[in-house]
Amino acid sequence: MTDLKTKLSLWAAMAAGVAGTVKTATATEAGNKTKNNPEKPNVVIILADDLGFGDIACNGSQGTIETPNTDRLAAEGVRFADAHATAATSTPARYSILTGEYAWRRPGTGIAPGDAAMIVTPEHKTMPRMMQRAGYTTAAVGKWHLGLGDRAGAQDWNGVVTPGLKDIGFDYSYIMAATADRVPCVYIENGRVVGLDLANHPEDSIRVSYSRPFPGEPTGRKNPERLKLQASHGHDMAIVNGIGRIGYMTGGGNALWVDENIADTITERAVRFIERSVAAQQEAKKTGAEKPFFLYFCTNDIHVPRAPHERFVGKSGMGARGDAILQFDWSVGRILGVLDSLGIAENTLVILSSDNGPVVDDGYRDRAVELLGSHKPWGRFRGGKYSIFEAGTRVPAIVRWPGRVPAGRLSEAPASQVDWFASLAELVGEELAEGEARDSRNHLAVWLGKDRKHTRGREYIVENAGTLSITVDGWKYIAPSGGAAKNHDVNIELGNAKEPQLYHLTEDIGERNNVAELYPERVAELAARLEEVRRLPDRRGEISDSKK
Ligand code: NG6
Ligand code: CA
Repeated sequence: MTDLKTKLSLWAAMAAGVAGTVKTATATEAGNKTKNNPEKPNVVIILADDLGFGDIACNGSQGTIETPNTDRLAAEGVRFADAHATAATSTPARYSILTGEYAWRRPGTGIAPGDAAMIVTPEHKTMPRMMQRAGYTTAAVGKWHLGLGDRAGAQDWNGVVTPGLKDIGFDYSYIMAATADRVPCVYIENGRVVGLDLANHPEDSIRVSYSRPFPGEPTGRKNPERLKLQASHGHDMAIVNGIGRIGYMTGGGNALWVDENIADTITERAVRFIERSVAAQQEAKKTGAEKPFFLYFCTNDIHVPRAPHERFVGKSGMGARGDAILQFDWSVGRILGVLDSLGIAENTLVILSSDNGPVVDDGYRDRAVELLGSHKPWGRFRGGKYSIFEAGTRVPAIVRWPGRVPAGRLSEAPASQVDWFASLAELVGEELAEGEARDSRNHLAVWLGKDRKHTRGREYIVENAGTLSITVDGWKYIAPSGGAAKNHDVNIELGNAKEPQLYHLTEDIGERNNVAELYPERVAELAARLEEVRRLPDRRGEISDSKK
């Protein structure tokens, strides 16, 4: 029997060794750039909401859904088979992207209400700040869901909501505070609600509460006759645009969004930011002070409530969920089209992914379940959104950078969104300070599609959905948990069990056979490895810790 201690020190050596290899390999592989003379392409992250691995045609769903623009991106770039969000819901997954830290290290990073205080705070060292350091103009457009202001429930929705995104590194922002199913149902541009005209309409003053209804205001619970889209569970508080929401609000008037127009509105704002940035680049050419841009564009699709624009209604044959996928794909096409027409596609790195896995019924009777047919949003994987099983976090991921990322390539390297931070830092030539993006590792070679088989890929993937799991070399260990095995409202297996679970993904990608009892040593090793990751104090601490 192998001594566990020896194994653990092997692990540690491997972790340190792998990190070392990546540094040298990427510096040469990424081409002629050096730390002193890095390339600085424009960077666009397109982050879908709840888009499952199997929701795009290029991931094997030809015949059930058409996503030509997303497929085009894949044909021109690298598509990932084993890329992960760090969590199976939005707030923690997005927290990890923007901070390079696992959300489970921080309390208060679960699904945020719409009046949450900032979860990524001005004290955080954030990805957009790092990009600003590198000389980028930065923007966030679309779904936010990481809190605003410094005190929950105390935001001034009628004035300036502050601190806000400019305080964490976004020069420009045009956002929805949380999700489309959470109040306040308004867009916020650079801290101010868009379209609020209190001088002429003081009655539109916005009030938000997540604890009690406003007297006299209809609610989904009391007034279902006012709903154009009935809830299947929850979503029975404020009614906005004929749709029941989570949380109560009054006022807003013309500032209230119209769900059917959200994709058009936010995509257009993303396009305008790109256009403005390119115009500024052209102007600055004269002085040699051109600034590349970084755009974090988070679509509302395909989160609930799914109320796509009428030009998509009925087009997928799969109901609102499928139509929302078509709408998402349209947004992708619109962004790609603008990069083409401005002549900047070659100089723009595009990353497309999703914040977590798919759910079919997430609280509204939009007929997504009835009309799903043979479409498999989760692909070959078990579970879905909220689940520690693979479909919770194994998400679509595509990276395109013409001429620099091989076209039409499939990568099987294990990859995690937590690494975007350090990998982009490597790309743009920024050193990371101690404590900055502590869980993020530079895997630029993987993300640029040059390392397809995880010879230098992530040595472990940690997933988070109530409990934690760790996957190494195709073996996945799920830590025991007292949570429910299934969420019956959404009809998703959450993967919680009181016993340890071990799946050999290499042979059992569907996580059908728990082989923990057959391989107790492997269970112990992986549990110890997970514990080690849990204990990592910071980037430097990992190495000194590992050498002990
Ligand atoms: C759940 C909501 C669900 C969705 C989710 C967050 C209910 C019953 N369900 O609590 O509809 O909003 O939170 O999704 O309210 S996420 O993708 O933003 O994480
Ligand atoms: Ca989500």
